[in-house]
Amino acid sequence: MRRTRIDAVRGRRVWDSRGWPTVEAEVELVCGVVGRGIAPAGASTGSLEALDRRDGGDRLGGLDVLGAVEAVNGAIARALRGVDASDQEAVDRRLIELDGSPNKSRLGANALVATSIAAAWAAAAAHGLPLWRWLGGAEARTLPLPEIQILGGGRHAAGRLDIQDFLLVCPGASTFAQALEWTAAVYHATGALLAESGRLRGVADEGGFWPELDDNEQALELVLRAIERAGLRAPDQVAIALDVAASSFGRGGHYRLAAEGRVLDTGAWIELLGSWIARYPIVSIEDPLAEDDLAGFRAFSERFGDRLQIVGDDLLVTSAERVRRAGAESWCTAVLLKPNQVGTLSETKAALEAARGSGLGAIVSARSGESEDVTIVHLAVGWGVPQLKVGSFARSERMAKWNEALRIEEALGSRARFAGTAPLAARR
Ligand code: 2PG
Ligand code: MG
Repeated sequence: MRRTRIDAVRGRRVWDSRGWPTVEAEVELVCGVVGRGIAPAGASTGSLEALDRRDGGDRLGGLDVLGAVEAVNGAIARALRGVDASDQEAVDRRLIELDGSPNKSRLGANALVATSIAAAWAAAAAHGLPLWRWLGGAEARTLPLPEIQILGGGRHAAGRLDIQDFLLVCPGASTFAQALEWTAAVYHATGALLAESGRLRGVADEGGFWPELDDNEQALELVLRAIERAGLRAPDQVAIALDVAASSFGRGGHYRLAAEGRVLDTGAWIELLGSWIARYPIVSIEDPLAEDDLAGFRAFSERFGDRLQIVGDDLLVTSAERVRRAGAESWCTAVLLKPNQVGTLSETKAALEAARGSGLGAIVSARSGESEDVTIVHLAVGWGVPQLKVGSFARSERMAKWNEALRIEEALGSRARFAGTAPLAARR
């Protein structure tokens, strides 16, 4: 359609939730509408992720993105002029060809993902639809089960706890709004317990409390006590999910638990995780092993795959090809989908389709470095992905996304469905 052809693409430098530079792109169509996208940024990244383009040098820790912004304003703007934004695959194909590198390092995954997202918003606006509706049509009506961080550790909190995320899920809630209300109660109860015991040190990168505890298990104990104090029942109403992010402290079959002052081999590490699974209401574990420990992933999945969801993040890096391997070789039972890990929305969708084809579950996820951009919420609802991970229940870059989901739930009215237990029950 002529009116949805791209007329101009603009890039600019904006700032993310950690105060580092990032790329914003705007795509303007012939009809005059404009879409916008902001690239997020990870801290605990998989080694096979698409690479952001950063300027290097001394200024701003080498993290400036002026080169990536220039790529948007120059090569990308020239290449996309005249492409129909309604055809997301055509837009993304053009971006991928233009970059030409295997890991998007030439133009930068940050330049590509911001542009890909901006094109999607522009197309939706040109059709007079919210993005979730443009992506999913009338079928799109399921609000995902949110995974919400209560405590932050790992690379998001200077390694104070080895485990990166202690998260809450609310499979017993009947609506998305209720899940948020329950999470708020547990989040604040956790803060109160930490303050009372003098162990509160602030909040980590994604807004979860940053506690000073002696070991990882104390953190599990704390979340359990907070659930009780909030007057909720585990595991039928609420339960615990972990993102171990084990690549941050494991390599070559050795897991160095700094918080506990010991090193465990893969077997002993799996035993320790198993003892937590046996004693705490844990329903999902992400990256329990390091990305180089495929044998460990297989052993873990074989042992626990029918009892809980096992999620690949650093392991799968939103790559359709790796997701297919994960299905064929039983590495895990679900994939985390992060658009900037792969570079474009079409490739993210391909990873989702690979998961569906391989019988794996899926979770759309934010990064630890975020912004006011709420695209991932629209992807989850539009693509019918039944789980969403955004970080904690504080800081506006997180709340912007939870609040956007509430607006979508309201817009759907009586047609809205809540994913509830479904994404987890399939594997019990
Ligand atoms: C993760 C994410 C979000 P990062 O590991 O899942 O929690 O962290 O963006 O730093 O990779
Ligand atoms: Mg992760």
